[in-house]
Amino acid sequence: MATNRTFTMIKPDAVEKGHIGGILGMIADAGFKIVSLKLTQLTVADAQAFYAVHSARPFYGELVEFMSRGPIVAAILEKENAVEEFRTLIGATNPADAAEGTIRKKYATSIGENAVHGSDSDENAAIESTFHFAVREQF
Ligand code: DAT
Ligand code: MG
Repeated sequence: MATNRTFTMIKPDAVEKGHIGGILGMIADAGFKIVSLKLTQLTVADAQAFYAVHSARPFYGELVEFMSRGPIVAAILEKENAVEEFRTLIGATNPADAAEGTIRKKYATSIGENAVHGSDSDENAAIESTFHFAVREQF
């Protein structure tokens, strides 16, 4: 996968509240091209595996329960310097610290239920994209 791609999820809280369109609109307005897109739901085992890096953290159980409780939107996005640009667009993990104009400032409700995921490195973007999309789905 090219290094100008990143992976995102619109998390269950934002899907439940009807924010798929609003968030995809912010992503498009920021100049990202959607190259893969699906509405899906993580099983508990999927969420445990996706967030395995956080398995020793005190919030892991809560995170897994939250991420598997309802549908999510998974997407691969393309833009120059995609990983860093997208982290800027989503804002800080805790919406209380998120800058004006960011997705989390607008749509997140708490540090745990923070509306969107964004990969933190090119390597993780590739791993996370492959977790959700077959090669033939990565356009
Ligand atoms: P990010 O999603 O900004 O990359 P992260 O990788 O540190 O943040 O954590 C992954 C997710 O875990 C995060 O989006 C929400 C949850 N999380 C992180 N820190 C938390 C905390 N202190 N309390 C509850 N949930 C937390
Ligand atoms: Mg992270």
